[in-house]
Formats: sequence, C-alpha cells, structure tokens
Amino acid sequence: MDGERELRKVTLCLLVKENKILLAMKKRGFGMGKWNGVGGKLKEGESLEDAMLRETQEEISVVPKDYSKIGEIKFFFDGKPEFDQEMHVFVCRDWSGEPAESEEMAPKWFDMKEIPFESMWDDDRVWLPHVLNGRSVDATFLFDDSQKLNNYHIRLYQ
Ligand code: 6OG
Repeated sequence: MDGERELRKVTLCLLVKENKILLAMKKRGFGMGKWNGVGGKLKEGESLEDAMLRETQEEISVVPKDYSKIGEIKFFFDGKPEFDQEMHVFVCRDWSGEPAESEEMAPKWFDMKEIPFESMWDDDRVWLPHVLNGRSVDATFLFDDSQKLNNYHIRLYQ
C-alpha cells in the first residue's frame, strides 16, 4: 500500500438538443429512483470514451456521434468509501438511434428550464446549470452517510 487509492472511474453522458436535455430514470442499483444522465463503470482496460459509448448504447440504445468531455467530478461518501467515484461527464449533441428504455434506465426529454432537480442527486443543482451554459467543470462533492450533500468545491472553465 502506498496510501494513494485510485478512485473508481465512471462515465456520464448527457444528450442535449435545442433547449432540451435527455435524462433517464435509474431503475436499479446505485442511484435507483433518480433522474440522471446515462453511464456507468469502466470495464477493465476500457478507455473513458469507449465506456461512455458502450454505456449509452446499452442503457438507451443510442450511439453518440458528436460529443465532448466537459467535466470531471469526484464524489466521496462519509463512511462508505466503496461508493467513492470519479465521474467523467460528456455532452453529446448528435447521435444515431432513438432513445429507448432498457432494464436499467427509462429515458425522457426535459425542457432545460424544467429539470427535476428534486429527484436527482444533490450535486446536479450545483454543476449541471453551468454545463448547460457551455462551461466545463472540475468539482468535488462530499456526501454524508444518508447520501445528502455536505460540502463541495467547484471550478469552472470557459
Ligand atoms: P453504476 O454504478 O450503476 O453507475 N453517478 C452520479 N451522477 C450524479 N449526477 N451524481 C452523483 O452523485 C452520482 N454518483 C454516481 C455515475 C452509476 C452512474 O451514476 C452516476 C454513473 O453514470 C453522487 O454502474
């Protein structure tokens, strides 16, 4: 042990078109019952981009075509280090296929002015509006043992 622990890497992909954002209801596992972008853990040897492409295809049957990485967000959970993770966020503006429901997620378009923050992870209120305004984000969020947001630090880029 060298004291340095690698955070588990996960991806998140947000489809956007005109004034709308695609969110998906998580039907099982971590974050069940919340609206979120689509994504998940990297498989062994997989790049961030490949994981994002695979997860988006698996979860909502869409293949991203025009996308860019716009954020890196670390999460730490009090008393639950096994939940800690590093999320790599992509915004996607063009894709092939129509978003469709899977066993894991049920997608839905939302007007950007009507994002259901009350049914999303607490951190989303902090960073998502900036990302939708075209900024990039580097942030760290600390959650308490009931998965409520305790503290955070955010840095925005043009
Ligand atoms: P699986 O464990 O099901 O992937 N995720 C979060 N997303 C937001 N917006 N806020 C959080 O605050 C999150 N924690 C995890 C990363 C979990 C999916 O949920 C995202 C993945 O896309 C704590 O494989």
